[in-house]
Amino acid sequence: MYQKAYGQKGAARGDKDKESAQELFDKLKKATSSECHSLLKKHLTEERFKALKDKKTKFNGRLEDCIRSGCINLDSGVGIYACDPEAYTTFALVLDEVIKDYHKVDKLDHPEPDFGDTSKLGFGDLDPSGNMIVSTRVRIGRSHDSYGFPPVLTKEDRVNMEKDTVKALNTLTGDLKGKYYPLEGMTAETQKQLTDDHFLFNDHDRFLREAHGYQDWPTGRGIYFSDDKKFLTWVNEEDHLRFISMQSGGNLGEVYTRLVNAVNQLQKSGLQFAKRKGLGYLTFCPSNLGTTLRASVHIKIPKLAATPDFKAFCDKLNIQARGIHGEHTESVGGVYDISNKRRLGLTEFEAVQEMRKGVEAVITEEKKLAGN
Ligand code: ADP
Ligand code: CIR
Repeated sequence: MYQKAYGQKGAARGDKDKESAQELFDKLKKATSSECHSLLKKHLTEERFKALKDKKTKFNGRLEDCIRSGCINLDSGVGIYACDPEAYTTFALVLDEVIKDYHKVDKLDHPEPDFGDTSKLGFGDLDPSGNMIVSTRVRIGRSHDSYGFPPVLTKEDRVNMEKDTVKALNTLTGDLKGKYYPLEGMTAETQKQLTDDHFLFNDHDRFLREAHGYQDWPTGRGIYFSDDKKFLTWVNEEDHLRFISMQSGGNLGEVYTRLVNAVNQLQKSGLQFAKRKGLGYLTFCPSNLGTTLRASVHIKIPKLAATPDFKAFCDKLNIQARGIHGEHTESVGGVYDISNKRRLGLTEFEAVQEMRKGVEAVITEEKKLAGN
């Protein structure tokens, strides 16, 4: 059975993290609004800080575990993580405001999951010419419902979660059947190749590092590949689980359908995922809550990306542009990662439709600028 992780060893804080909530908050307060634009800075008022600074979750998670990354990395966009699933209740005073602001909703009334009917999607290849979209990827995150998130996890927790996950993944059949590769023991060369090919994660994100995302690295982490490498699972990266469907080209219909099939099969595997009424599926970062779904294309848009209004163009369509090696990376050769920005307050099907419409608008605009 799934082990209850809370109340065992308390938060897995390292010695170097002696900074109290007060010291961290002082750093945030000192930062001017021109040097720090995070949602944490905007919503963690003095009054809210005072109300929350001494609270503790049943996993022994504290406010400092949630805000450390955003107070040290003042260039954060969000700046706050949930130390465990209960943080969404214990620290709701600040987290609810951050969630509403990020996902652009007035109320936290996320709908029940709805992936739509994949036999009647109404979309397929977004770039039949094959000239613009390099690859397409859809991912969702899931958390085991009886464990905390990275700041409160122990090495043993991660190893136990890994065992439960691999057992479930080994029940997958058909195109989804594959093999799990633990990071421990994987050569540096293989890791680099898999990362360069956009399959594997690494421990290079300073935001996640300060949030304690890399404690006991690489223990308990790994990657599952289907035999054709189109369905993957990341184990204990930022979230306990990330289910990913990806392939070359622009066929969003195929990529999405594969992910939905995987979700349907995994629902029968016995894993229980953390979910809360009004918030949907719970994740470490509040930006991923709800559907947890990020549908993206790597797309060549040198003309549009060079315009001064590129960000505003994306914002208007609720899409986000990232570099091609993941969040906080740069574009290479005019290729950008374009994805839906909102994950909460809409269904999975609506989130993927928001991305599709955004990508279609991006293609139209790029063609217009190129004079085609
Ligand atoms: P996420 O939060 O969705 O996991 P990241 O921005 O951290 O996203 O990206 C994770 C990895 O997935 C990176 O290696 C990135 O290059 C890769 N990736 C994202 N979208 C695509 C895509 N459409 N095609 C190929 N690789 C992708
Ligand atoms: C930030 O605030 O910029 C980082 N903590 C990342 C936020 C969103 N991305 C994520 O969770 N991967």
